Amino acid sequence: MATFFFNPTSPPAKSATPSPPRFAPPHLHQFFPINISLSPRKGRIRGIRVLKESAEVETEGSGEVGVNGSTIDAVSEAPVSPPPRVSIRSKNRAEASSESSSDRFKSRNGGEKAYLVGVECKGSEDDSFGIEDSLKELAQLADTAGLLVVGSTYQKLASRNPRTYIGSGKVAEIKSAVHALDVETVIFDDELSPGQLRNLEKAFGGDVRVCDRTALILDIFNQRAATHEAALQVSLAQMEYQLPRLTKMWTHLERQSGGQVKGMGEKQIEVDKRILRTQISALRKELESVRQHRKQYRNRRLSVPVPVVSLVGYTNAGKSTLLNRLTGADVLAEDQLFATLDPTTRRVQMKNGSEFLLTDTVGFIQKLPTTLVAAFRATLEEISESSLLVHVVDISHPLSQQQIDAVDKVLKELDVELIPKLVVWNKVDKTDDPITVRKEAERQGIICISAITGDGLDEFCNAVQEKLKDSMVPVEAIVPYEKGELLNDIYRVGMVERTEYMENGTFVRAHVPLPLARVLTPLRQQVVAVH
Ligand SMILES: Nc1nc2c(ncn2[C@@H]2O[C@H](COP(=O)(O)OP(=O)(O)OP(=O)(O)O)[C@@H](O)[C@H]2O)c(=O)[nH]1
Ligand SMILES: [Mg+2]
Repeated sequence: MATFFFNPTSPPAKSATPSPPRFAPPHLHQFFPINISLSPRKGRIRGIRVLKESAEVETEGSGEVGVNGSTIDAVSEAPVSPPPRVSIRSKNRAEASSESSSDRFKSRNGGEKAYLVGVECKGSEDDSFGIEDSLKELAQLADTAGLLVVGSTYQKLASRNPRTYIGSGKVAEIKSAVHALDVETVIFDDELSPGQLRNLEKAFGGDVRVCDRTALILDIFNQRAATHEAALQVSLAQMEYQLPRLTKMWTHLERQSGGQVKGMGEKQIEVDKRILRTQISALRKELESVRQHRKQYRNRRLSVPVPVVSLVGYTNAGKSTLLNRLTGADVLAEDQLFATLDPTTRRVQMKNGSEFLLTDTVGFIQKLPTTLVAAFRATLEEISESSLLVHVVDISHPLSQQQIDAVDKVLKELDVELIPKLVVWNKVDKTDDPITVRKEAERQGIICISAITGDGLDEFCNAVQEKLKDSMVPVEAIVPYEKGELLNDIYRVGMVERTEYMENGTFVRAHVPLPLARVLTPLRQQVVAVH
């Protein structure tokens, strides 16, 4: 496996021109390999060291998108060119989307051979998908990461083995399979402890590397991070993942020194851990400042309180396709897991003139590592600041109910359960029996759409408006004639129920977002005086 080359001695060089990562033999006091990257060996190296080198703050996005025949401003967390520091394999969205499927096929064929291992444990909460389906999803993840899956196995256990996660018989079985199939990486479907990783690597022997679902997801995120903030978040999550696993380094030193300098190795690990901790805290600070910048930028853009609606859902449910369809945006949408990492916001203008902002977010997945949820908390704040969550469900997926449960679980972790939610069943065109699906949706009061064909989108927008009304405040105000813009704002972001021309202005009864209701407070008092 290619390894991370993290240079604990190099100071964070904020404005330094990033140099391409070099494959160099690890020098004990300068570089050490951290054995979690899944990049195929040849020429695919990614480095945390270079992740730190570019600290320029992301530039503001702007653009024009046409909606319903009109041209309006786009509010965008602009996808910028990928930071050169992330990975030599990372590519920006344009590159990713322009890459032909045959190219990807070639790269997969040339990818590292991987073997998958799952465990089903009695009474485990995490097993709602069933072991075979969970392994299928793991294979999709491996494929997304560019690996070539050559085999898989699973074991049903009463309890996990604390040393090797699976039983010793299974370890022996996998060992012969990986040697027969010339496997380079064995991927476990659940998070392994550092000790289990080490013991399994020892047991399989040779060059066989062991990693878990978390490392695989981190690797995909690393490849896909296209903005500075996403790159920072991913590298923070990677460092946090690596910290307890630095004990791996001990094995490495032990091997190099023939087991003679145990004391030396231990000392070095302590030093390395301390340095990694320092880097983690520097990264957190940098992330905070990028985040503040984004917040200011967002606040500036959102000076008029247009309600924000966030699309949430399982990865591959069709969130980006829906955003593209409704707003004419060109967010990468493809049949791959975690196509989207960075939030993108666009304005949706309804036929009746009212507007809302629609934000596309990173997809969720079952067994989402807590470190990753925590690292992406800042990005996911978009969600916590929205007036409405639209939970996009791929209703054609055989495990749609399990996916719904997994999404609800993450939303609970994010503490956003109080935000009103609208569930939509997407990909209804792909289901075996769309008529029955629609009937069931109607019975449950759920909107059925096809983001691909555009079916049900008018109904969807109306439902969004209705739901948004729940989050708005009813107001009655007299808007003076000289404050025509304010009346426009009420029409644009609120829902007007009645207007009447009065001597001193326009009387309006409407539901408006809370910030606008605050602006209208003095005018509301005027109504009281009139009545
Ligand atoms: N048949 C059909 N396919 C759809 C529909 N909506 C989306 N898709 C396809 O589903 C795949 C995933 O769509 P995306 O929009 O990338 O999904 P996403 O939810 O943004 O996925 P992530 O960014 O990975 O979380 C793409 O191949 C889309 O073309 C639909 O209504 N019908
Ligand atoms: Mg997406």
